[in-house]
Amino acid sequence: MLRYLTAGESHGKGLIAILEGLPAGLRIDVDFINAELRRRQMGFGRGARMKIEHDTAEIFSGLKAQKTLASPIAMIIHNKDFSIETLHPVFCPRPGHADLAGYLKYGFSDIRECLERASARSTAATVAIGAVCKLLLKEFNISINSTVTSIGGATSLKERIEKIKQAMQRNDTVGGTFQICCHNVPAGLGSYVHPDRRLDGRLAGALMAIPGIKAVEIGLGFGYAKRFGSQVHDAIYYNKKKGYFRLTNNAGGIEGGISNGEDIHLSCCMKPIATLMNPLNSVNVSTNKPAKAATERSDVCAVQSAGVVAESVVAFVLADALLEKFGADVLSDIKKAYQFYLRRIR
Ligand code: EPS
Repeated sequence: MLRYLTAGESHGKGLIAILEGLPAGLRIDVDFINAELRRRQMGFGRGARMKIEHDTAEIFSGLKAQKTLASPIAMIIHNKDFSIETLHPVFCPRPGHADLAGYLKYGFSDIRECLERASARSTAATVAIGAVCKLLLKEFNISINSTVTSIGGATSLKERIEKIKQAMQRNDTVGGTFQICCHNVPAGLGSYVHPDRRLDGRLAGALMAIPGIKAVEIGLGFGYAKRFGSQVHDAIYYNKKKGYFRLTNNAGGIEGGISNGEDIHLSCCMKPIATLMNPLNSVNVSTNKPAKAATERSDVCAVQSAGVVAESVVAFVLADALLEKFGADVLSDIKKAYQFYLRRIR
C-alpha cells in the first residue's frame, strides 16, 4: 500500500511530505520534482506569494545514491514567507473558504488558526509527492498531463486570458475547468470487487479533495445522461499488434472500476478563489455584527496550478494501483511482473 502525509501551514516554517510504500531501486531526480513544483507556481492570475516563494524540495530521507531504499521518503519545502506568529488575526470569514466552518469546528478564537492549514499552499507538498509517483510511472512509460479547458466559461486561450484580466479589473476572482489525460495505463488497475478498490472512485475522491474542486467527471461524465446506450458505449476490437482496443473512449479508460487499457480522461471544475478584494457580506465572529469578509493576499485565478495538483494526485492513485497489482518491493521485480502480464493480456 502506497500512502502519504503532508504537514505545514501557509505561513509556517514550511511544508513536509512523506511518501511510504515505494519499491527499492527507483532513481529519484530532484530536478524533476523541483520542475513540477515550479509548474504549480505558474499561470496567469497567480498572486504575489508566487513571486516570494521559489519552491524546492529538500529530500530528507529514503534515498542512498539517489535511489529509493523502500523506506519512507521525506521531503521538506521551506517557506520564505514564514510569518505565522506575527500575522494579524482574522474575524470576518470569507464566504466560500473554510473560514467559518473551520472556526466553528475547532473552537478557535481567530480564523487565522484554521485558514493557515486550509490554504492551498499545502498543495506544494502534494505536488512533491506526485512528482515522485510520476517518476515511478515513467519507468512503465505511463504519463499524465493536464490542460485548462475553460476560464469563467470562456474556452479559447485569448478569451480565457481576457476573463482573468476582467476579474483583475473588477477586483474579482474566476474559476474554470481542466482535463487530465493519463497515457499508457495498462488494463487491469483497480477492481470491481469492492467499492473502495474501484479506480474511478479512488481517482474521483482524490480529485474532489483538492482545494477548490467542485466537480469531477470521468470520460463523457454528465454527457452519458443525454444519450442512448448504443450511442455511448465503446465498441471492442482486437488485432495482434494492439491487442484489445476501442475506436471511441467515452468511458474515459475505466470500466467496472478497472482501467481498460485506453487513455484515462478526467475533467474537473474549480470554483473561483474565495478571497475577494471586493468582499461579500459576512459576520464578525467576535461581535456577531454584520461586516465585510476579510481580505488577504491571494490569487485571481489558479486553475492552471490546480491542473498540476490534479496530475499529482492522479499519479499517486495510479502508482498505488500499479504497485498493488505488480508487487511493491523491488523495481526490477515489478518490471518483470509487468512485462509478463502485458504478454498475457495480448
Ligand atoms: C498559495 C499560497 C497562498 C495563496 C493561495 C495559494 O499564499 P498567501 O495566502 O500567502 O498569498 O496565494 O491560497 C489560496 C488561494 C487560498 O485560498 O488559500 C499557494 O502556494 O498555492
